[in-house]
Amino acid sequence: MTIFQKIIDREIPADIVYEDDLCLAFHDVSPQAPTHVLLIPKKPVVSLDGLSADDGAMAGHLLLKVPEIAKQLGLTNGYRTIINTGEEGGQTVFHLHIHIMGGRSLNWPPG
Ligand code: DGP
Repeated sequence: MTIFQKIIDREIPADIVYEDDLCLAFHDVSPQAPTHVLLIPKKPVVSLDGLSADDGAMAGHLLLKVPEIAKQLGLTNGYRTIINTGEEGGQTVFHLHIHIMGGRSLNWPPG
């Protein structure tokens, strides 16, 4: 079981900013920008590589929630979304998550 499943199950605390039947968003414990939130599906999908054709509605729901949550967080000047996939992609928690980061100018390209 991943740490994010424990957050979904309320076994460990998190600073939750949004929740519905399909997803949960909470502040990253190690923020890399003034605002850094993680949006996750409640379904325990490992990564983008773990999505199946049946997950289309859920994946679309997550994407559509990003601008809503960004607006709620006050990210009116833009923000960055990142999905790290697998070891070389920098993924450390193997439950699909979208990083939503903002509140400062972000560099490109990332390292
Ligand atoms: P990634 O490297 O893309 O797998 O990102 C995992 C993120 O999860 C990383 O930015 C730190 C965050 N994180 C890890 N453990 C916890 C936790 O227990 N609580 C919260 N809120 N965030 C966590």
